[in-house]
Amino acid sequence: MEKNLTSITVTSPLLPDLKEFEKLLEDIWQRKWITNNGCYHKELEKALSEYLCVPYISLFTNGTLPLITALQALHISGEVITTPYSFVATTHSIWWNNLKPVFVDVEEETGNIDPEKIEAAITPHTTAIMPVHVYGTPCNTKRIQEIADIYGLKVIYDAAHAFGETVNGKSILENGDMSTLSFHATKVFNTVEGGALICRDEATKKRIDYLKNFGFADEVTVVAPGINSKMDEIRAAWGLLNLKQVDEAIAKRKHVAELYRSALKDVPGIRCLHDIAGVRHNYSYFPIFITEKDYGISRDALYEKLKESNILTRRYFYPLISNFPVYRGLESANPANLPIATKLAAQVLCLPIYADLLDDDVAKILQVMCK
Ligand code: T4K
Repeated sequence: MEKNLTSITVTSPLLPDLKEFEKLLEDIWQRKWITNNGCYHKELEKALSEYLCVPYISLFTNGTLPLITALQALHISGEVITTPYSFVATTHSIWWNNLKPVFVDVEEETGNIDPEKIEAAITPHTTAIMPVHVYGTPCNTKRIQEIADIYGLKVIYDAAHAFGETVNGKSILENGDMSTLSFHATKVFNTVEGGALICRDEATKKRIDYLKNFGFADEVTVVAPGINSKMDEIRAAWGLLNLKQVDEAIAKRKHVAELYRSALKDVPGIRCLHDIAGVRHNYSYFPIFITEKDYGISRDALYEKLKESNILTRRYFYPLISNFPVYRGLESANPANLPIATKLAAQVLCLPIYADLLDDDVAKILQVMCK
């Protein structure tokens, strides 16, 4: 939905300096090398590998294709355990590989897959777990890995919301067998559209790079039925410029989160997420959870009330993925199997948060919410 210029939207993209971008465009014009592993692509891969502290990262054209490719690269078959409380792309990637998604309920406190409920969903056909660090809150990676090790399962983290996050000084992307990122316009770091797949070793990265280029290993050798998911030079150049300003953007987002948290802390019926000790958060989203009987009005009523004031919040993630027609016939999609996810989807509202959001705008949002 395109926004009206006077409205406050749930997010707004981080844009590179236009003059700097023009300089890089001129260079690209000179080179006439505009895609297929060009110099800006190589430079961005290297810069992200350093910034994110991950040795093996492959750029992609969006955040959905790395999920699809991770399942391919790890030869996943049968059933994949996942969360219903995410953006549809997570489950769609399983479907696109002709695999069966098996939904497991989430933790009330974080919205992440509940490790204690994973074992009951494992069958002889289960080969992988695909958790999501939803809103950037880290999953219980230790417990998930213990279960994966016992049952011999692969773990692919959808880390679309977790760009730049660390836990006790280590990149969140080091968990599991692979992690994916989205660099969509609405994300903390964007390349307009874009994404990445992070793996653990050089041989796997090489294979991923074949897979994202139709399976070509050289001019005449195709080693797998790959796809085309290469990032072009223009977006890679955009990404290099945005990377320079991402720390400042995260600091500004933190400021917005602090304003919300301090104003909402004593409002009955509103629950916010809080920072976790040892985690470098990126403040990618600001979800609140409304309990109608204490707050006075429902989540949907608040959504409408804010909209009347031109404040466009979003109900990420409602409806649950498991409620969409393509998935709701699955046994694991039964709402009785997913009581916490069902509750969170009915309560959640994501408030506007982005680097350039003005204090005055936050005050306006809070005024509507607290009157
Ligand atoms: N896994 C997870 C957990 C994800 O959240 C996502 C994507 C993926 C995987 C897949 O990654 P990608 O393949 O998308 O890279 C958005 C995004 O399109 C999507 O990337 C994101 N998650 C999802 C949570 O949100 P919409 O349909 O809500 O976006 P839209 O167009 O309504 O934009 C939201 C607001 O952002 C607008 O009201 C205004 C603002 N906006 C948006 C755009 C595109 C701008 O100001 N400028 C813009 O150019 O899906």
